[in-house]
Amino acid sequence: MARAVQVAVTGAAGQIGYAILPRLASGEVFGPDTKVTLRLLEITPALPALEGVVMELDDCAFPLLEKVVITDDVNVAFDGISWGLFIGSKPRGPGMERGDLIRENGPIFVSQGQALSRAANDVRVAVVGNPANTNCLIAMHNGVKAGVPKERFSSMMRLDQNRAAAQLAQKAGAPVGQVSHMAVWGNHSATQYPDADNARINGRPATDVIGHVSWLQNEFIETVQQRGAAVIAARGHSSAASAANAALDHVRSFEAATPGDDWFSAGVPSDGSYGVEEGLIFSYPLRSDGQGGYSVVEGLELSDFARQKIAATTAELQEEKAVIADLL
Ligand code: NAX
Repeated sequence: MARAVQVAVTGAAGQIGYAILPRLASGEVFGPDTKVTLRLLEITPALPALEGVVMELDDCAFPLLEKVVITDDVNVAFDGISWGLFIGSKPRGPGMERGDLIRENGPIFVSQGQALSRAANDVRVAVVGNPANTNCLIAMHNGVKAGVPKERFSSMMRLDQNRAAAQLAQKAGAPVGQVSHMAVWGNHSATQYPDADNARINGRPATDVIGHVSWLQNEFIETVQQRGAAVIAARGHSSAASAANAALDHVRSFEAATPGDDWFSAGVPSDGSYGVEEGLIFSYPLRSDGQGGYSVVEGLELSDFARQKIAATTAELQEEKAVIADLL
C-alpha cells in the first residue's frame, strides 16, 4: 500500500453520512492503493446511532478501511486529517428563517475551523452543511487563524452542478455524460445561477443543441434552484444519496487534474474574479491542477441576464456574511 489518508466526516450519523461512509471506505475516491481511516464526529446524543453505522461498516469488510474513530470531540476527530467533510449541522426548524439558521449553525463552524490546527499539513475542507457557503466562510476565517491556507476551503455546489447537467441532458435527449462545462455561480440557495450559456453537450453549445431560450432562462434555472425542495416534497426527506455522491465528486475534482478544458463548480474564496466581492465563498467554474492547486476559469462570456443573476446571488452572500460578521 503506497498511501494512507485520514478523512473526517462530521454529522456522520445523519442521512448524508449514511450514504457517504461506505463509499469513502470502498476506495472509489482515493483509489485502490490508499488505505482510509474515517474519523467520525457527532453530537453526544447521536453517538449510539453512529455505533450502529460503524457496525455496518465492519460488516462490509472493506479491505481498504484501516480504522474508524467515532467521537464527540472535534479535536479528536480532526487529528491528522487530510480531508474534512463538514456535513453536520442543525436542520431548519418550523418557522425558522434562513438568518436564524445561519446564527444557529455558525458557532459549529467556528470551533471546527479552530480545530483544524490538529489536521495534517495538506488538509482540505469541503463544507456541505447549510448554509454551506457562509458556514464555509466561518470555517475558513477560523481555520486561517489556525494556520490553514484559505485556498483549502470549499463549499459544495456539486449537487447543483450535477442537477443542472441532468436537466440539460434530459431536455436534449442526450446521455448526461455528454454534458460538460457546467458552471453554477454563487450561493448554494435559490439564488444560485446554473449557467446554460457556457455549458456544452457533446462539445456543442447547450444553447444551440436545446435552442429554447425561454426554457433555459426560466424552467431550467428554477428546476435546478428548487430541486432540493422537490426531492423533499416527493421523498419526505432531503436529498441524501445524491448529496453524498456530489460530495465525493467534489473531493475527486480537487484531488485529480481537471480533464481537458472542462471545469467543475465549487464555492471557494473569491479573488474578486467577475466583480464578486473578494473573500466571499462564491461558486465559480474551476480547474484543478491535480497537485492540490486550483484556479478560477477566467474570461467566460456573461450576458446581461447572467450578470444580473450573479449580482443577486452575490448580494445574498453579502447579507449572510453580515449576519455572522462577529464569527469571522
Ligand atoms: P441530518 O439531519 O440527517 O444529519 C445531520 C447530522 O449532523 C445529525 O446526525 C446531527 O446529529 C449532526 N450534527 C449536528 N450538529 C453537529 C455538530 N455540531 N457536530 C457534529 N455533528 C453535528 O442531515 P443530512 O440530510 O445528513 O444533511 C446534512 C446537511 O447537509 C444539512 O445542513 C443539509 O441542509 C445539508 N445539505 C447540503 C447540500 C449541498 O448541496 N450543499 C445538499 C444536501 C443537504 O441538504
